[in-house]
Amino acid sequence: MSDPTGGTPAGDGNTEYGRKKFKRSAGHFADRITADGRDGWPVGAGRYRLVVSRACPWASRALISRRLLGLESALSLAVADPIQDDRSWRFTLDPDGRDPVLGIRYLSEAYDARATGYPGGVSVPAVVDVPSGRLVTNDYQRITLDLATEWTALHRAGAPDLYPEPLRDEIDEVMDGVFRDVNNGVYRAGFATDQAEYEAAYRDVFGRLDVLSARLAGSRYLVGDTITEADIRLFTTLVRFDAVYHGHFKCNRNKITEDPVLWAYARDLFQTPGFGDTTDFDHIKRHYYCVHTGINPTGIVPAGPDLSAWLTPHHREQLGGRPFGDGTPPGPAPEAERVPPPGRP
Ligand SMILES: N[C@@H](CCC(=O)N[C@@H](CS)C(=O)NCC(=O)O)C(=O)O
Repeated sequence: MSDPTGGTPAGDGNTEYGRKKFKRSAGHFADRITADGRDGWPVGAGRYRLVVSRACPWASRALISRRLLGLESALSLAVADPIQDDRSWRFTLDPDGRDPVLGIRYLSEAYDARATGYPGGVSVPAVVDVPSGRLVTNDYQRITLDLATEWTALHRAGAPDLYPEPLRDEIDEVMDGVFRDVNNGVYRAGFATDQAEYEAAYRDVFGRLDVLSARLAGSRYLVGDTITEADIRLFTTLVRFDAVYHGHFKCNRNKITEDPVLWAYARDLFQTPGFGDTTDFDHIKRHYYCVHTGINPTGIVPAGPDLSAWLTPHHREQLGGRPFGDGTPPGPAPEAERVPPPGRP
């Protein structure tokens, strides 16, 4: 598998998980799909296909944004098998193992159609141009911001503003810390190859979670009083934390369920349409525990934890806040995109 870590180890000549510091690669295809089409890719209903793994935290950002903004019919969805093989992400969940719209068996075929001899790894999320079958972008840091700000003509009525202009500096600042210490911090801990590197990452993870917990104690959302991109980015790590990062990545000072503020915040978002209804714990657990054979050689997927508590009352409404600002929640997920509810082992 080209990149089983969900990132690319720094330097060359590394072993499976790298002997050097875990380092996430830069997005290699960073074309943007914009309202004015300045990169050659204008926003258009039905033109592009979002390819995700429901296991992947970076792809899950896009899944959530697409639902909150009501882009399901404008931007179609391909869901890859959570277990990659040596050609990476594949469409083995679809009939005949082919994505029914792109007609391909592996996401790498869309990468190959875009560039020959591409040296980077094949990653999700990816947005593919349906008419040409070519990859447009795998720039996971940019995709959701563009869904929020460039795809506005195709947003549903009542869609929230996930990246409000007056709050962007604050959102960016919060997201920087969330990315470095939380989203990526858990990977740095999980794929550390020496004790000091692991312990530094562990400290970063919990140091930042403590700061965020204090911030969220009196405030329903991270920035302002509505859901923003910052909340989406924190949620995707929190929702995987107890099921995967606590054990598999050794981020085990405490579970999220043991931090009353973060646990209530995560449940509040989970129960908000667009968040829990795009989360598939089966895909998440099978991906991490089966694919990362370097850190879980048996490939055994833990039966726990009990996930049913995700649906218990959170009482965060008492903090006020307006989840969708002047907008409204999205309706139910399309029938074909439904995921199983969180259950008991
Ligand atoms: N493409 C980005 C981030 C997205 C990412 O890491 N996605 C993971 C899944 S969580 C992936 O597709 N990794 C490639 C693979 O597992 O084959 C990067 O290079 O750091």
